[in-house]
Amino acid sequence: MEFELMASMMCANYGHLEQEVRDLEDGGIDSFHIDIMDGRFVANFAMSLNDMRYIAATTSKPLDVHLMIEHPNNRIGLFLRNLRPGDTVYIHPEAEYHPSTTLQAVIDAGMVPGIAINPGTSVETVMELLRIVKKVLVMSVNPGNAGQMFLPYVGKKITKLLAMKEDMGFELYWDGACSAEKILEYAPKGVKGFVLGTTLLFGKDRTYGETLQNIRELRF
Ligand code: S6P
Ligand code: MG
Repeated sequence: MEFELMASMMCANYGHLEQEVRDLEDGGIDSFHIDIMDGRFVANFAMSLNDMRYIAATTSKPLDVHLMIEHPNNRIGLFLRNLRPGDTVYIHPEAEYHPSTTLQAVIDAGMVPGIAINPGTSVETVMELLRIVKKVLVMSVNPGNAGQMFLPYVGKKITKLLAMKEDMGFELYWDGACSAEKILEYAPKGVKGFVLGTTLLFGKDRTYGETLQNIRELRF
């Protein structure tokens, strides 16, 4: 079964970040998920523009930039200037007055436009944006931290989005508390990719390569 695996780099060991990137690459990761937080849209600071720039310079794999910042349009150029064509930029529609303007800037710069939607955000409130974006990142935890519990009520929203994705022309991605059980359940239903953090990939006794291989060998 075809699906993508992204490493949530806020969970990586910054004592040897370059080695972490290499080990994940060698282990077969598909892309690097970069969680940028401003302490305002979410009550936490995670990765920075500099971290993103460093990882972009260290790998040729795609970056998957998840902007958890207020009014991303005010600063979008800073991020776009440091990315490569084909990298993805997710904004939160909840954080922007005119999200379609911001998404157009992402498109014009040659990046892949995406929205991330919070557990408490309804599909109905982002309906028009679904026609603009190529990717929808469904948050199955409230944004801000790794290591949280899956929020079961998000399941209904995923089902709804899966039924719309072909007509609207987007792919669906999962972010938050992603376990092997969730991949087993949702990859066959059509979720295209999964962000892996502390639940499945980081801080384990196994190497990244072993974990990623185990996931690829899951029996659906
Ligand atoms: C959360 C962030 C996510 C987490 C990831 C961590 O605000 O957007 O990307 O880093 O979900 O994974 P886990 O398995 O620790 O929940
Ligand atoms: Mg994220």
